[in-house]
Amino acid sequence: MRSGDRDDLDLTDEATYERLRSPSRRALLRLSAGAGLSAGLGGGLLTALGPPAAAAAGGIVKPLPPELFISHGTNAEMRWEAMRRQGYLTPADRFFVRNHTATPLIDARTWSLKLWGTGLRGRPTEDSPVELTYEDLLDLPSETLTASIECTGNGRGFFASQQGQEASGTPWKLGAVGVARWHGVRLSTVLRRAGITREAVDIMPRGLDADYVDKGENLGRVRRPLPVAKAMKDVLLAYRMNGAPLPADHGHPVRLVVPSWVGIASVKWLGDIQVADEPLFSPWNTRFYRLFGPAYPPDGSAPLTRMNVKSAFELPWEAELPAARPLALRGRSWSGGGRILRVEVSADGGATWRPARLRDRHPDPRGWARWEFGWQPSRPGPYELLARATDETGATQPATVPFNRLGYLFGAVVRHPVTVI
Ligand SMILES: Nc1nc2c(c(=O)[nH]1)N[C@H]1C(S)=C(S)[C@@H](COP(=O)(O)O)O[C@H]1N2
Ligand SMILES: [Mo]
Repeated sequence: MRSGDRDDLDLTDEATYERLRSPSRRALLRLSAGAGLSAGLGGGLLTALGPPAAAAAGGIVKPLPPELFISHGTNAEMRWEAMRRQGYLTPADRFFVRNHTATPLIDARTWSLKLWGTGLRGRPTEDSPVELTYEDLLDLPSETLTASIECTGNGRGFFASQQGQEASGTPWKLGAVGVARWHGVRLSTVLRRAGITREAVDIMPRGLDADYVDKGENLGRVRRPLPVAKAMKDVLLAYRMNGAPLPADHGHPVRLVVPSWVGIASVKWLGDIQVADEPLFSPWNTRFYRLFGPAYPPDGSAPLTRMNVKSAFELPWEAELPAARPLALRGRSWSGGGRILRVEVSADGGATWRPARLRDRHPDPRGWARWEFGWQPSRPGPYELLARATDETGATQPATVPFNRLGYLFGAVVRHPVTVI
């Protein structure tokens, strides 16, 4: 595949993407995806359709012990102290879960991925798509990718608690993020084999979980357009997580992993992918996952793409810390913009800052950087601990962020309350 011209356009840049995807600029989007593609996925791929997925009773299948999770209805966030004695990766038993409805139980033996649309050679329709079974997928060249997945609303609760501005949605603290080793097949491999053409502009992956009903309105199954440039760049069709088959709650049998981008892009329980020669729309790139508020255009910002810079201490919220000895405060910082270069910590509410020591020499640009900060509190009492990271693009965490009504991308420095006893 020749990806050069596509990379020049950098549709992974939010502003460029929005500018180019407007219908008047469509010509620019006719990218060179068509050259030298193999003819379809070959024989033996047509399979019987599996039974409809059964929904798990409680919404989330895995145990949610209160020492690891804070429960938010159909969602559960990781408590940051649960990373304290962990290695680089977030184990699956404490990885946050964000479900629009409920975890479906899907049998990999009857599952298949269906690809269809005007951006594939022969323009296969939804009724007679190109199909790929789980076994077909396992037979394709595979690779491993370490990447974070983070909910776009991670940190949303701080709009209210730090800025006095109530946003609608799950009031996450900072635990709607995790880093895992994902293993699977590059989406580009599958799209090429399915016959993606140079006219393809957007793909629309869709989950097999139940229709999402928003205030009485049925919005259909979770689906969000993804520009072909990103789809062909570094997206994985993952079937393993941290060395084990993908757990039910995280998308079994197959999910997308879209590194550095808003979590909604990483569609779980992947059922089909529409490939189109024109821009696609769904509620997840029109009414959700854009910024609406006084600081933004009346119709909202462009659809959100990359995540921003954040930092968290591996401490309980309102932790009690012993005064007796020097403390080694630990935490992690991450950014959709790439590698974390620098982290500073303040233990006096932001008056003075000192650098934290990065524990990862070459932190993964799609994962996070672990850090440590030595602190000897001078007296017992309440403190606010602040951490502020800077990524390789120079983006750093501000003291406050402009409000948006859906509470996305809270990237300001979080004031973490602790008491020294
Ligand atoms: N099919 C489907 N995919 C989905 C979702 C969903 O509800 N259904 N939630 C999305 C959102 S908003 C996020 S943040 C991530 C969460 O992934 P996790 O539950 O594995 O942590 O999955 C995304 N993929
Ligand atoms: Mo999310």
